[in-house]
Amino acid sequence: ESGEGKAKAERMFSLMDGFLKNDPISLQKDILDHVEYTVARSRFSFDDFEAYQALSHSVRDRLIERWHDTHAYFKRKDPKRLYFLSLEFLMGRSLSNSAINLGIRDQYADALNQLGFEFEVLAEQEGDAAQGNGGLARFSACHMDSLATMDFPAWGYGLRYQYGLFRQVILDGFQHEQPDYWLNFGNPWETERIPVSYAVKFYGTVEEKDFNGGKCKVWVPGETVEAVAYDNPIPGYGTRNTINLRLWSAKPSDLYDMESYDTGDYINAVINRQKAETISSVLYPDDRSYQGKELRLKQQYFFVSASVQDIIRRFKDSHNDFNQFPEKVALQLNDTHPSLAIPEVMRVLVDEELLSWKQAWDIVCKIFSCTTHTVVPEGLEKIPVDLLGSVLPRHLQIIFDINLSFVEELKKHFGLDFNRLSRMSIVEEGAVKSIRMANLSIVCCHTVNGVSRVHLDILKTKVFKDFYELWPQKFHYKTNGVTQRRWLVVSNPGLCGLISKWLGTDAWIRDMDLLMGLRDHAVDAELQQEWKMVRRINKIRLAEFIEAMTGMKVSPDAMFDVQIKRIHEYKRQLLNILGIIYRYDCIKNMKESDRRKVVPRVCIIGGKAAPGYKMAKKIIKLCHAVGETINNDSDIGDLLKLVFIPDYNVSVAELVIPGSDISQHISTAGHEASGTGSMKFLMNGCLLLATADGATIEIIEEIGEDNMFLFGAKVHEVPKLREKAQNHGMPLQFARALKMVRDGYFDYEDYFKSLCDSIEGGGDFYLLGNDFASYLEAQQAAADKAFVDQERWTKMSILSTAGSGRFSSDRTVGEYAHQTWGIEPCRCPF
Ligand code: NBG
Repeated sequence: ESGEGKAKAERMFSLMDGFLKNDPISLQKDILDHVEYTVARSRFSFDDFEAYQALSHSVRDRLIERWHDTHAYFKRKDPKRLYFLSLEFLMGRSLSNSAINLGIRDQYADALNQLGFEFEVLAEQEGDAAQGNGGLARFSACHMDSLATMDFPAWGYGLRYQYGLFRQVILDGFQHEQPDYWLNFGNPWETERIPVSYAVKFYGTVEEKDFNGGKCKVWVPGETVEAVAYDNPIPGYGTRNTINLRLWSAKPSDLYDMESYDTGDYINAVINRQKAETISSVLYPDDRSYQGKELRLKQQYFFVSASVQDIIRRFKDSHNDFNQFPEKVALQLNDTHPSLAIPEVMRVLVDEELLSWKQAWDIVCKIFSCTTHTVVPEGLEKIPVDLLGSVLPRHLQIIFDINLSFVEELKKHFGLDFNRLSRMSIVEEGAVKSIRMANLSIVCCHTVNGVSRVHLDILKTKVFKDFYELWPQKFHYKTNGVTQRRWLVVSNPGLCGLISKWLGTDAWIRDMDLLMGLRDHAVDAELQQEWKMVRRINKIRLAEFIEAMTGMKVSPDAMFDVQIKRIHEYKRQLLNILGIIYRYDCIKNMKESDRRKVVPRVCIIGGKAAPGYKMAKKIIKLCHAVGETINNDSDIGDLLKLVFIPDYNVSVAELVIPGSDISQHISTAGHEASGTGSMKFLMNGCLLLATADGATIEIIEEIGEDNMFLFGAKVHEVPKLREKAQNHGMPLQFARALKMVRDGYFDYEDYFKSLCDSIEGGGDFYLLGNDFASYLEAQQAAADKAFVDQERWTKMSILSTAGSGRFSSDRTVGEYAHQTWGIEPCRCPF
C-alpha cells in the first residue's frame, strides 16, 4: 500500500472499536441498538418478531465482518475460484445456522436470556427462504455450507425470486397453492448491492461489422434489463471464512428506449418498463418437466449473463490475459438450467473480448463442469429453436456453430451413422426443432457428474449412452451428501451433545468420519438409555407439532413412520398408502387377542405436488381420505394413525426428521438419482425402510443390510418385471387394498379412478404390485418385530448414525474440489 493509503487505513482502524465483540454485554448492546436504529422500535418495547429482526441484524454484522476479511484475503491470494451456478437454492432459515457456524449461538442465547427472550423462540419467527423445489436445490444449499466450512474460494450465483416455492394449503384434503411472498417481512440476511449491477440484453438482431480486416458480430438488443446483486453471506463452521451467495434481482434498466416516451404515452411506457421485474418474480414449481416457456428461458439467461459479467469483471480486475482464465476460474453448472453460460462465455470472449473462436472454445472447454440430477430422458431440458432465436439470437448462432464442429467430430469418430448423429446432435429435428441443453453441456463440459454410483451407471448405459461411448473419460459420479451442520447440529442439539460426549470431542462437526467411533458403544446400556431419551424428547416435540398443525393427538409411544419428500409417482407414496390401507384392514378384522400384539403406528406423510401434476395431487387427496377413515374408526384407536403434514419445507424437515423412528425411501429401483432425504434420517439415527435405489445402495455398504429394512426389485430386474407386470395379475393383498379405493371405501371413487387405473390398466409402470408383498414383509416381519425389541432397535439406530459419515456433503465437495474443479482451500487467518 502507498504511504498515504496506509495512513488512511490506520486512522480508520483507530476510529473503530476493533472487531465486534461477542461477550454477553456487547451482544445485548448490539441487539438493543438494532432494535432502536434498524428496526426503529423503542428499546423498551419490542416483541418477539422485532427481537428476531434485531438479533439477525446483529448476527449479520458479524457475518459481514468475516465476509470482508475473507474476500480481501481471496483477492490477495488470488486462488482459482469456483463459481457454482444454480437456478435454485433451498436455504431454509438462516439464524440458527449462522449463529452456530459463527460459534456464538450459546453466547447469543445467554445475552437474550438476560433481555428476557429465548433464542429458540426467536428462531421460530424466521420464514423459510424457499428459492427452490427439492433435492437439486438442497444440493446447492448443502454445498454452499460445505464449501465455506472447507475454506474453498467459492461463490454461489442464482436468482432472487420474489415468490419462492408455493405454500401448500390443504382444503378438504385437496392441495391448493398459495404464493410465497417471502420478502413481505423483510430479509435481514441479504445486502442489496446497488453498485453491483449489470445490463442484461434480450431479443433484437445480430449485425455484422468490419473489424481488423475481418468481420465481427454485434448483437443489437431489443430489450435491456438491469440485474442487481443481493449478497447472502454463508459462514463456514470452525473457520473465519464466509463466502457469498449472490442472487440477482431484475430491475428496469436506465437505458430506456426513447421511442415509447416520444409517443407521449408516458404512463404506459413506465408500466411497461416495470414488467422487467417479472423476470425474477417467481420460481417455477416443477422439478421434473420443462415446458420451454419464454419466461423460464429469460430467467436462465438473466442470471447466467449477470453472473458471467461479474466473474469476468473480477478476473479482469487482476489479470489481462484470458489464457489464464482456466487457471483462475471453474464454473459448475447445477443441472442444465445454467447451461446458457456456455454460449454466453463464448459470446463474450469472441464478440466482446475479440478472441478467436478457437482460442475461446479452448478456454470454454476447460472451465465448465456439470452435475445432472435426473435419470429419465423426459427430465432433460429442451428449448425450441424459434424461441431461443427470438430471445437470444446471437446465442442460437453460437450454439449452431458449436454443433457444426461437434457433428463433424462425430462423423470422424462414428462415420455416417445418421441415427446416432441425430440422437447426439445438440439440435433436435422434429415437429418442434429444439436445442437439447444436456447435449450442449456434455459437449462442452470437461466433466459430467452423476449423484450416486448407480446413477452414473444409468447415465452411461441409458440416458447418455452415446456420449459415454464417445467420451468415457468425461463421466464421473460423486455420491451426494448433506451438511451435518444443518441436519444434526441445528436440528438435533440433543443428539449432537450426546455424540460429542461419547466421542469425547465435537470435531466430527467438521470431520464426519469420526462418527464411526460410535460403533464401539452401540450396545452400551448407558448410551442406549441416553440415546432413547433424546429420541423420545424429539418425538414429543414432533407430536406437539403435529397437534398444532393438524389438531391430531398422537402418542410418542407409537412408532413414527415417516415419508416426507416431493410427491411423485416414482417415489411411490401410493405404495405407502396402500400398505396403510392393508394394515388398517388387517387390524379391523383381527381378534381382540391379536390386536394386543399390534405395534401402534403413526404414519406421517408430507410433501408438495407440482401444481400441474394431477396424479400427485390425487395421491395427496387419497392420503387425506384414507386418514379420515382410519383416524375416526373407533375399532382402530391408537393402533394406527395417518397424518399428512401440510406445507412441507426445510424447517418442517428439521423438526420431523429427528423425531422419526422409521423413514421410507421406496422409489422404484432405477428412478431416484440419489435421494438425500435418506441421509438426513440416517444421521439422526432413524431407521430406513428402502429399496435398493440411488445412494441407498451405498448406504447399505456403510451400515449393512441388517441395520435397515430393505425390500423390492433391484435396478437390473426392473425392465423384465415391467414386461411381466403387463401380463400378470396383482398379488391378492394388493388387489384387495386397491379395490377398497376403487369401490369407494374412502369416498371419491370417481376422482381416484385414474389413480387406480394407472396401476391396473396402465401396466403398473412403477411396479407397486410387484413390490407390495416384500414391502409388507419389510414393514411387518422386520420393522414391527425390531421395534418391539428396543435394545436391538436402539443399536440399529446408533449404527445408522455411526455409518452416516460418508454422506456428509463435506466428503462430496472435497471430491468435487479435487477431481473436478481443481481448487484448493484458501483459509482466511483469524
Ligand atoms: C433430485 C433427484 C434426487 C437427488 C437430488 C440431488 C431434482 C430435479 N433431482 O434423487 O431426484 O438426490 O436431485 O441430486 O431435484
